[in-house]
Amino acid sequence: MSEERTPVTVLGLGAMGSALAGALLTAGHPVTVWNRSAGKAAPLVERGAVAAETASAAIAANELVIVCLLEDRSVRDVLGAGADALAGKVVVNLTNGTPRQARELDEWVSARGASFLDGGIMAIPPMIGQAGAFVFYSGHRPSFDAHRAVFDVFGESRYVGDDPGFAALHDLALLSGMYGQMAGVLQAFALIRSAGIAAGEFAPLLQGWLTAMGGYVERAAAQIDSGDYGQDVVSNLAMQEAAFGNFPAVAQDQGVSFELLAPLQPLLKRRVEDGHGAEDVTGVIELLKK
Ligand code: FVH
Repeated sequence: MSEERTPVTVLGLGAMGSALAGALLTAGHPVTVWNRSAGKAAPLVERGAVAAETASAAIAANELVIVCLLEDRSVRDVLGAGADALAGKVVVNLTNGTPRQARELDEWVSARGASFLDGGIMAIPPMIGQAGAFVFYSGHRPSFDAHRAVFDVFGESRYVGDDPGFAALHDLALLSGMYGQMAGVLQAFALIRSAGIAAGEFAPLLQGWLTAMGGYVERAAAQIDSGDYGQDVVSNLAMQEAAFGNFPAVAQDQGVSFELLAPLQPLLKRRVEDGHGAEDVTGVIELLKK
């Protein structure tokens, strides 16, 4: 069966690179792997992968080369070491990075005769190949179309544009939402634990509350796209700004730092002072433009 599947090279066998290579093996693809430090290839080799001695040899082995390393610097180091083998390859960088890094890498890779796709993995390693995992791709569309069946092994494949920076932009935007929510969750647990209540006891309440508030995203999007922050206002900004003073106050009283949420307060205040108190909190986005 494996002869029928596209052979793939995977550079980088950290938690995510190993999960990607493992999913490809499970799907019957011939896989060549390389990792900087020895040892991480062994479990994959046991399952049928070929371990290349060098990054250059791994790149030379197959047309499709998937890169999943720590960050942009390591990608540059590894592809730089294998630069002579890049001509004619399709390089797919699934390393977390910025749009600018993706565009610069696209230029560098293209100058060596290879096609480039950048990607953003929206999953943790155990989710790879499972329902719920998805990956953003952007860049060279013909390469995406040609290898989509391979990418679908990892999860749902979402192509978001010819601009190679767009996958990273979508990735970092979603992660911004995640980290913002994490900040709120940590603050909530810190407050509740300051009164001796276990996080586990409080967790169902917090989960239910965040789920109930999830509809905010769609309503905010409608206000932001129209630029009308006064439409469908349920809880006006002036009221929210007045109540927000209670958050640093309760943090202080409970002996909890407010530094995770503190940046929001001056923005709410400024927006009210600018005359937008009757609108929704969504209008704060106007203050984020630089
Ligand atoms: N794991 C996760 O939950 C997230 C999910 C979303 C996507 N991220 C991004 O995926 C990239 C890889 O993450 P990872 O989880 O595989 O990370 P590590 O397990 O720490 O493995 C890092 C690999 O990078 C190699 N490496 C680091 N520096 C260099 C270098 N200068 N030259 C060559 N290779 C390098 C490292 O090699 P070694 O330490 O084993 O020798 C690992 O293979 C990442 O962008 C996440 O943000 C994961």
